[in-house]
Amino acid sequence: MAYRWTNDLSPKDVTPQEVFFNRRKFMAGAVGLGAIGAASGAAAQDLVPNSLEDITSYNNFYEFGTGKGDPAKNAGAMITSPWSIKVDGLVDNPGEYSVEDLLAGLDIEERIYRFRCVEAWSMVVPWNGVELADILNRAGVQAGGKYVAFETVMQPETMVGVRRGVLDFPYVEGLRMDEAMHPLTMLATGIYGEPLANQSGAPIRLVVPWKYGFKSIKSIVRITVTDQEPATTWNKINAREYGFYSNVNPEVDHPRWSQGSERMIGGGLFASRQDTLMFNGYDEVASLYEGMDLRENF
Ligand SMILES: Nc1nc2c(c(=O)[nH]1)N[C@H]1C(S)=C(S)[C@@H](COP(=O)(O)O)O[C@H]1N2
Ligand SMILES: [Mo]
Repeated sequence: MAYRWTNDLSPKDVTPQEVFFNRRKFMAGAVGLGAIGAASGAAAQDLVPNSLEDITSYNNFYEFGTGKGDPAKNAGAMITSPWSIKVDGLVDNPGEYSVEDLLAGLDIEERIYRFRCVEAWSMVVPWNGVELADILNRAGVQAGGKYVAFETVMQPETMVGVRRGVLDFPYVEGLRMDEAMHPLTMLATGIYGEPLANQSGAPIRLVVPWKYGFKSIKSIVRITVTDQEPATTWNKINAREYGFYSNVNPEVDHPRWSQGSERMIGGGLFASRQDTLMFNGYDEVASLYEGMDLRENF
């Protein structure tokens, strides 16, 4: 079937359409934000986003080095245009799509999400992007499609971490189909209404707010629908420490540190730790895991 993703607008042309907010997330956010969150009823203030400076200067993007400041220093060299994404596997409309074609006709929304790294730090990020489900529905997931695998670009010439082999690159990640289709799961193209900075995973990256940050794979060049649980980079390195699911869970500690609380980046005067919430506060995903032992399936 010749389904065409025609393009008449680029991510740069689109402005945030909607400030995403719901009461439950507000309550989740308010736990740590204390008086600030609890006192104000107004949507935009309930989850106070980190500054763009915080969000783009404290990063994990091992292709550009392992230090938190390395991506900001080194990722400028990454070539992000033109950019194409291969959509393949168990889909009706496989192909190599430019990022513009992939997004054509979709509204770019703004969603303010909490972001929790497995290393026990957190931020609040105002993402711009689309639901991954919209992209998967256009691709046409076939009946046997049970998982979605993602792959990051390989650019050894611009990526000092790849040249040094600090991880088994390309970076790969995966989701179960119901997780991938969940309305909270985004493909992000911007932050604060600006195109993603290279260190944030330009031009397009995954955002799965109820999972540890390493699931949110950056600078995606391939999306594959498969019938097998995909291999994931951190799981390959240490399966005991990094499970396939990696849902934020304060009850299941990392073997080397507690996951019960988290350090809020950029807290300034109010810099502090806050309690980590089950599913990072996104209780609406709990039903995806009903009947699963989350200690075993960590
Ligand atoms: N390709 C790639 N994606 C990646 C990573 C990486 O090293 N390479 N790091 C992950 C980790 S551990 C985290 S916490 C988040 C960090 O996203 P941020 O730097 O935008 O906060 O990106 C994730 N995505
Ligand atoms: Mo992370």
